Amino acid sequence: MKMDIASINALPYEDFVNIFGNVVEKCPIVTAAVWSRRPFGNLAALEAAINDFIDALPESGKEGILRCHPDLAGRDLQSGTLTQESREEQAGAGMDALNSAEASRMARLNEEYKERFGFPFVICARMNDKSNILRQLSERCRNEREAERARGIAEVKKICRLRLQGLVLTDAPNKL
Ligand code: 2AL
Repeated sequence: MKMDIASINALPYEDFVNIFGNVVEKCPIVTAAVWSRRPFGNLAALEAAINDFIDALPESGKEGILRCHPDLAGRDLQSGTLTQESREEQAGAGMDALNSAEASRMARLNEEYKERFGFPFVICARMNDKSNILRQLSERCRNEREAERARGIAEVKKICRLRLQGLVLTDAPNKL
């Protein structure tokens, strides 16, 4: 059930982290840190506080956030150990229904990317489809490390925005 911003602002940190702890994949420390910035005027303010925290991290911290993300169509998907959010996002982009040629291409490119950069390829799956994801993965393998770190973090923020939108009521309540 989505919550309104006043109810969110009233949450003790334990509940806040339980509810919002995975808006950045497997990085509840981001949510736990941002609790101190209450009260939030609206969803955009909550999102901005999260983005500010991420932007203030050293480059090693940003890479750490990327490394918390599961590969697309990777080991966690195969073994059923994805987070619920990630599972839904990956299924929506068809990552759980690749044919064998696509699956081996995806696995090869994911490994190539990780070998080159030391962190995984991250893209907002809900804003892309299967062919788009494969194309971008192969294109982004050719980028420089710094550009990819920034691009990956930009994708993390898009994923975060969509996850937040699934948890926070954005419309004003209908009062007559
Ligand atoms: C993911 C994920 O789990 N959800 C999403 O949108 N992208 N992972 C990834 N490596 O890009």
